[in-house]
Order: sequence, then C-alpha cells, then structure tokens
Amino acid sequence: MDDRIERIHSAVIARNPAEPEFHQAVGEVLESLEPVLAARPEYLDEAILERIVEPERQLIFRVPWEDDEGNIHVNRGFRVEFNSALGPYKGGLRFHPSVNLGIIKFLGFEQIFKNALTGQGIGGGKGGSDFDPHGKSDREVMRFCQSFMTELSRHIGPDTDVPAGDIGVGGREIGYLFGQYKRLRNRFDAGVLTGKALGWGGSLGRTEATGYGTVMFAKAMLATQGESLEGKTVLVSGSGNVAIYAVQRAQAEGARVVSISDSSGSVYDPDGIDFDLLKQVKEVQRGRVADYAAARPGAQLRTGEKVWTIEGADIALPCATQNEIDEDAAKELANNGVKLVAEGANMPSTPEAINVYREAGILYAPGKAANAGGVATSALEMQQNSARQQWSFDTTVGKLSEIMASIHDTCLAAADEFGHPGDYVLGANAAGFQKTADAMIQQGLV
Ligand code: NDP
Ligand code: 2IT
Repeated sequence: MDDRIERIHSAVIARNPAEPEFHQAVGEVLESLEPVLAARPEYLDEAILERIVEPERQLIFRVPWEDDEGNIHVNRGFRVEFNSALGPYKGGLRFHPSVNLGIIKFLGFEQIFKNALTGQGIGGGKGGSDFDPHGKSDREVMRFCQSFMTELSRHIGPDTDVPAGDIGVGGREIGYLFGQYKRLRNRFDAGVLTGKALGWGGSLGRTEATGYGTVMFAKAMLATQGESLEGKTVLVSGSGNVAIYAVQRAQAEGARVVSISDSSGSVYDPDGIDFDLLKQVKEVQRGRVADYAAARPGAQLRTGEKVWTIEGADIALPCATQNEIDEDAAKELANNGVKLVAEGANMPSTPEAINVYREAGILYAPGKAANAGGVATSALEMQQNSARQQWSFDTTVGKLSEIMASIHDTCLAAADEFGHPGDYVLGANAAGFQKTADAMIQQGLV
C-alpha cells in the first residue's frame, strides 16, 4: 500500500479498536485505490479517504423486551448511517447474536460502494441487533421488533434512512417493524422500509433479487470467457434468503447446485438441490438443512462441515456470512478445480482467500458487486412506493437484470481504466468510490 493510504488504514485501526471486520473491509477498499488516487489527486487534497471511513452518524440503543414466560431481556440495537452523498442511507438490518458495532460498520462501509454501483441514488447504512431470532415465537419476535422500532423510528424516514432485511430479518420482521413505525408516526410511509409484503407496498421480485442478481452476475462473468452456466456444477453455502434464490436461478440457467448449509453443517445433494423442498423446509417450516436432508433421498448431511471441501464443482457462490471462506477453504476450491467465485454474502472471503483466488486464476466477484441486486431492487421498491404503483414480476426482474449487467460492465471498465483488466475487486471499489467521492466534493465539506 502507498504510504498515505497505509497511514489512513492505521488510523482507522487505532480509532476503531476491536473491530476486525471493519478494519478488513476498509483495508480491502483502500488497497484498490492506489491507481485511482494517482489519477485523481484531488481526492487526497479534499481528505475524501479520511471522511469516507468515518460514519456520518452512529446510533447505539437499548432494546428491552419480554419473552413468552414474562422474563425480561435487554439487547443492543445499532444503526450506522455511513454516507448520504448519493441519497438517503440505505441498507439492511441484521439480527444475529454475533452482531456488534464493528460488524455493522463493516457492512455499512461496504454498502456505500455497493449502492453507488447500482446507480439508484442511495447512500450507505446498516443496522441490527445481537438479538437471536432462532427458536423465538412469532410473538417474541414481534415484541422485540416493536421495541427496536420504538427507538429506530426517530432516526429513519423515506427520504432519510431506509432499512431492509439481512441475516435474521425477512418478511415477518419487516412487517412487525413497519406496523410499529406506522403506529408511532401516524403515517403510512410505504418507502420507509423495503422488503415489505406484496399486499401493502412490497415489490414483486425483491425476495428473489439478491440470489437472482448474484447468478446474473456470475453469468456475465462466464460470458466474458465464452462460457455459460449450462451443465456447470455449483456449490452454494447458506440456506437463507440469498441462498434459496441463488439455487433457483442457477438451476434455471441449467446448472446443478449440489450443496446448501447452515451454522450446524451442510448438505451434499448430488442429484441437485430440490428447490421446492428447500423453500418448503426453510420458508414455510422455518427448519434447518438437516430437515432438508432427512426429507430428500440421496442427500448427505455433513454435520459440522462446510461445503467448500465438496469435490467436482466448477463454481462457488458463498451465500451465508462473512469470512466463511478462509485460506484453506480457498485452496480446497482451487485444488478441486473451481473456476469462479461470486459472492452472494457480504465479505465471505478472507483477504488470504482472495489472494489464493488471484494466484489460482479464479474469476472472482466481491459481494459489493455480485450481491448488489438485493439493494438495487429495494431502490426499485422505493420507486414504486413513490409512484403508488406495483410493477409486474417480469418488469422488476427485467430492470434487475439490466442493473446487474451494468454493474458488471462498470466494474470491468474501471478495472481496464486503472490497468488491471479483469480485476472485479479493483473495478468495483474504484467505480463505487469515484462516484461517491465526486458527490462528496461537489457537496462541500459537510
Ligand atoms: P438469512 O438469515 O436468510 O440466511 C442466513 C444463512 O446463513 C442461514 O442459512 C444461516 O444459518 C447462515 N449463517 C448465518 N450466520 C452464520 C454463521 N455465523 N455461520 C454459519 N452460517 C451462518 O440471511 P440472508 O440470506 O439474507 O443473508 C445471507 C448473506 O447475504 C449475508 O452475508 C447478508 O449480509 C448477505 N446479503 C443479503 C441480502 C439480502 O437481500 N437479504 C443482500 C445482500 C447481501 P443459521 O440459520 O444456522 O444461522
Ligand atoms: O447487504 C445488503 O445489500 C442487504 N442486506 C440489502 C439491503 C437493502 O436495503 O435492500
């Protein structure tokens, strides 16, 4: 790294102690920016780097709630409003016991560049809580969401900050959050949250958008090599919203997806994942991958095992969580002949894993490009809300497809411009950064 960039990274580490995921996300972006800063020295003169790594606003709040037995619990809520140069803060809410300020900051930081790449006029933010929805009743989840929104409602709005789902936050949670916001504000602000149900302001295609978008991006990458998904064998990790629709779309493109996983283990399904069964087990029964394996002849449950050791795959689509592919896992993928990694999750590959991809010549797309279809379709939901319209599924997915193709081409064009053809990491960071940095300069020192 260039000295000045190195100094800024060291300052981020010193000012934000005990936030390793945030340090990692900042390091990955800064490392890409050397050629950009050489070409555009005004970014250094205007202290864009120092400003962009500092959130505009960070909220931490108490979330007390009562369980079904009358016991009182206290969780911690977060919303980091990172950058509003391009539009209202936009980004999901994550409910998972591992959530802390550093994780929300890493996600919010990535969201700035991802949202810039979508071209949809949205700034970057992220929030969540260390609340664990696993094993909670619907009523417990509702009481938690109501308490969480009681504080969050002061800070958000359709033109201010627009949350959505992420790990542990899906349609059920968005419904409870919206209901409480509406009650507190006495306003039907449809555009204050995205990922709403279809009957009251949700967009067709939003549920599918992240997984579909990731597969569309992978397809565009393959097309640069004169290849397609037809006949390819694919590893998917995770079994939540992103994974389910990555499975469906990859199979619709003629691939065979042979794995899914959760935090207890993975499933190898050599005949190809049965999408209808997966959807039934996960979305209807709220079950585990073990329940899928039990109901699926020929599928093998691999308790405690990740999917990356499964042999015979051409493509890997990590769709679970951050740092799920470390150096050893990346070596397994390379040794087993995987040729392409496109990230449905946010930052699922460690920096060491990314180096392995580079050395092995694996085509690699970072999450901030490959999984941008979810937030892009959230912006399409906001458009529909503003216009009081509901578009057809095909209209929305058609727009999603155009957006993913545009992000893909933008990444490659920036990679070419800065002398690293085919480097999607550099391309995504350079393009997303420039768009945000230019807006920050135009808007003055705020
Ligand atoms: P879900 O909650 O629907 O699913 C998450 C999946 O990942 C579950 O299978 C879960 O297993 C697994 N998982 C979560 N944490 C861990 C962990 N620490 N170790 C192992 N497995 C884990 O979330 P999403 O599908 O929405 O999100 C998946 C990823 O995609 C995240 O990185 C998210 O940030 C990213 N993303 C999501 C978008 C969206 O629109 N939803 C948009 C862009 C990115 P278990 O049930 O056992 O915890
Ligand atoms: O990481 C992400 O982009 C999301 N969780 C989706 C955010 C959104 O506002 O739809």
